[in-house]
Amino acid sequence: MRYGRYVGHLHNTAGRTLTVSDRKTSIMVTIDPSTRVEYRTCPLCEATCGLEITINDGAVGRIRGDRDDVFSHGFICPKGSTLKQLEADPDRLRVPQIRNGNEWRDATWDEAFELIAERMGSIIAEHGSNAVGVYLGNPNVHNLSGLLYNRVLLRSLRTQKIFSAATVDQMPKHVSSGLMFGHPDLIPVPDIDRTDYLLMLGADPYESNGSLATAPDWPGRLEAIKARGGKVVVVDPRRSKTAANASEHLAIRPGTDPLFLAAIAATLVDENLLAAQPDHHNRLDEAAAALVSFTAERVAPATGIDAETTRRIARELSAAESGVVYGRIGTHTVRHGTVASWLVDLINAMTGNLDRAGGAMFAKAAHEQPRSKRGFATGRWSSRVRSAPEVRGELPCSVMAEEITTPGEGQMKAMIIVAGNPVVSTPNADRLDEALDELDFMVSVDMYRNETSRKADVILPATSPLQRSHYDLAFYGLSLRNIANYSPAVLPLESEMEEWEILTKLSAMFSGAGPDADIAAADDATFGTYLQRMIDDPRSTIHGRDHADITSMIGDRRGPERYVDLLLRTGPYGDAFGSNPDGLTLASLEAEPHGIDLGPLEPRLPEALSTPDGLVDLAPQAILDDLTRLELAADDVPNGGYLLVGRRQLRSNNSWMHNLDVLVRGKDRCTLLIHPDDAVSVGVGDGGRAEVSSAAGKIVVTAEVTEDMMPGVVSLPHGWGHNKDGMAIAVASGTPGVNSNILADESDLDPLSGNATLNAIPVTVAAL
Ligand SMILES: Nc1nc2c(c(=O)[nH]1)N[C@H]1C(S)=C(S)[C@@H](COP(=O)(O)OP(=O)(O)OC[C@H]3O[C@@H](n4cnc5c(=O)[nH]c(N)nc54)[C@H](O)[C@@H]3O)O[C@H]1N2
Ligand SMILES: Nc1nc2c(c(=O)[nH]1)N[C@H]1C(S)=C(S)[C@@H](COP(=O)(O)OP(=O)(O)OC[C@H]3O[C@@H](n4cnc5c(=O)[nH]c(N)nc54)[C@H](O)[C@@H]3O)O[C@H]1N2
Ligand code: SF4
Ligand SMILES: [Mo]
Repeated sequence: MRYGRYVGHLHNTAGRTLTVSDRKTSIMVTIDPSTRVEYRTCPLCEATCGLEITINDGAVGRIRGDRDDVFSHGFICPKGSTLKQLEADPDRLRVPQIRNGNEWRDATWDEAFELIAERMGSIIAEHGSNAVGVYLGNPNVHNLSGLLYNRVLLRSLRTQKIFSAATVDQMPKHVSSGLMFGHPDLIPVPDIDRTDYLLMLGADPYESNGSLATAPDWPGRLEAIKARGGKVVVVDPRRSKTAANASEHLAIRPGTDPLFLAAIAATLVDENLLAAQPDHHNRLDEAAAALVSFTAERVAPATGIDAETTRRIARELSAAESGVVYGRIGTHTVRHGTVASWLVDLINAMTGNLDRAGGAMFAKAAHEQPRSKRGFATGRWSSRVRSAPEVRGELPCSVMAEEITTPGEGQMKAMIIVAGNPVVSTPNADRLDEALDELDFMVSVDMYRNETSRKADVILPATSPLQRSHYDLAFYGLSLRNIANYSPAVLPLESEMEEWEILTKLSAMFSGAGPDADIAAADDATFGTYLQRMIDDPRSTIHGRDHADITSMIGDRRGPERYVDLLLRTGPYGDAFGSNPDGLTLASLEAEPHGIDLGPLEPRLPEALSTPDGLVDLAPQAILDDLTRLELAADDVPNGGYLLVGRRQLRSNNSWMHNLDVLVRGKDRCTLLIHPDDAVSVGVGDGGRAEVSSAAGKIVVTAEVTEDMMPGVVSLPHGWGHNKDGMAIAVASGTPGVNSNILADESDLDPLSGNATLNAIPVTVAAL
């Protein structure tokens, strides 16, 4: 018997004596009362790995992969175990901070809320609600509080100045999905566990562990495709680790993926390779007609991929038993991101791979709720200064700085930033950094005083991940298997406050309740309204049920747990509060600390569609209209300049985990990758200093000369540049790197989604 294997089952047994046996032996063990083992889904990236956390005397002992986790089976990356160091980081904020000039002091929660109530109250009274901007950063989507309570905060503020990391990330995918499938969250994922052929563009899951396609151990899953005789083709201007491990790597000129994809679609049409289409696929002919001019021969000079290769890939995709195209950051954070996103799903449809095993499929999350069939529209309002349209209720974060600095009606005077570091993560970072100084008041809800929160007047500390419960409301809807896993909080709160309580308090204050607002009462009221809306909804499994009855069945749960229980029980596998007695509840997940596997993805169309006509629109008009811009790009061939792209690194997590020594020690990783021929023409050697300039700004960085780069392309990771005054992140400041977003031009957007252009940025490179 291996003790290590069995410790996994000794859950909540501290202090008790147990008999543990296998077929041969039986032993008595007394569990050390000061030691316990907890299971927790890692909230750091989208892969949702299970962690096994040993707690000794109330402190984190060891963190390793949970071998019994139904999805990750023990896999973790080097970041998973660093929740231990994050917990212990002395720079992690534990009490509210108030700034007076350049001085910061600890404050009580009451003081902090009183100051916010007073200052925000007068700003809203004087300038109206649109004078308040909100930026929601990435960790919100890994946090039940953010996922369930930011909407409560936003509703109380009634501002149109809402921004998030989505417009430096995946917004193009939301738009193409909204236009094609009727709902921006109805995003198909590549069924890599069953596919025979994966064409992957602009993603590097060996470093990122996958995105908009949730699964632990992407590297293992990619290797399994090859092991079963399938093929993995990676399209990337850099020979990334993912590309190096693929069956084939195609180096593409940055920003030209939509041309390459259009040429694949055109080849499928031209060579009569279209698969038979189901009845619910609409307007394939219109899509085909709009793309025929983008022949492989025509786009080759722009993409750098020769026509014969493009045609061969189209043929291979169409011939594969099952095949799937998947595009991520490198296809989204570019000028034609929405067109590229649409082409990915269009090609999946053209080859008969949309909504079938081994193709692109839709997850069915345990908490999923019926979606409206109203369809999708953007532009319900626009930004004030440059009239950028609203998309999915928000404005592009590229307009934040100008909305602060341009005077006039509706000028932003205050900001609330929750779990975001836009001074590092968004375009023209230096301009935003300066613009934030012009605000009358700023609040950050954050774990650190870093590049962005140092500009706040008040920082409200978030809990550490281990101090809160977890269920992946965002990522089970994008999962490669249907999984449900709930983890209770591992460690108690000390001086922190639950983040959902912070957000509820702010919301109650902005609704006029004052700094003494009763959080529990406000939460009861919001939940009651939410539940009643469900009861009133004819599509809900609890339509017409008794409000008090449901409330009493939920019992004592409060905060996020109350919502999670409601969502699970009314979801597709739920107990529907008694109508389906064997169905899921939060209690049934609590009884399964390693999670529940609800099976592989299954076809869901047309039932899951949210379009008013119940059909997939393969040729949305807004996208066809945007092809005129792509026409221009087709004729834009290399002119001798350089294009800058980004990259992720296994031991980084966007901008905020560089304060953990275990993740940053070793050689400088914030380097400019450059091809040897380019290094010669620039006159910079390996380890030499290079100056990189763009329309937005200029940086100096160490060059790393490598054959991995496509000539004419240079690569810099994002999330660095921890060299600002007034921060309290000592470790990160010791290995600062440079901020690549100083070079990103905030005027360069994908017009359909408002997404920033963070890849394929024209730059000049010179030796220093
Ligand atoms: N050039 C370039 N820029 C990029 C990208 C790129 O590829 N290239 N990628 C973009 C992408 S995909 C993303 S998602 C964005 C990320 O952009 P942001 O979300 O703005 O930045 P993060 O680095 O994730 O910073 C998260 C902040 O939240 C804090 N934090 C962490 N956990 C919590 C928590 O639980 N609660 C609270 N309240 N705070 C917390 C951290 O201390 C940090 O300040 O960056 C984008 N920027
Ligand atoms: N270790 C780690 N993991 C993370 C994160 C992290 O910061 N660190 N961030 C998380 C977040 S928020 C996200 S959104 C995901 C993103 O996950 P991924 O989408 O996998 O993102 P990247 O690893 O940045 O890979 C993008 C790739 O696109 C390539 N590329 C750049 N421009 C182009 C182009 O024009 N065309 C093509 N075809 N390729 C291009 C780059 O060279 C790079 O290899 O990762 C998540 N996981
Ligand atoms: S891959 Fe992502 S979810 Fe898994 S351990 Fe690493 S950071 Fe956590
Ligand atoms: Mo992201």
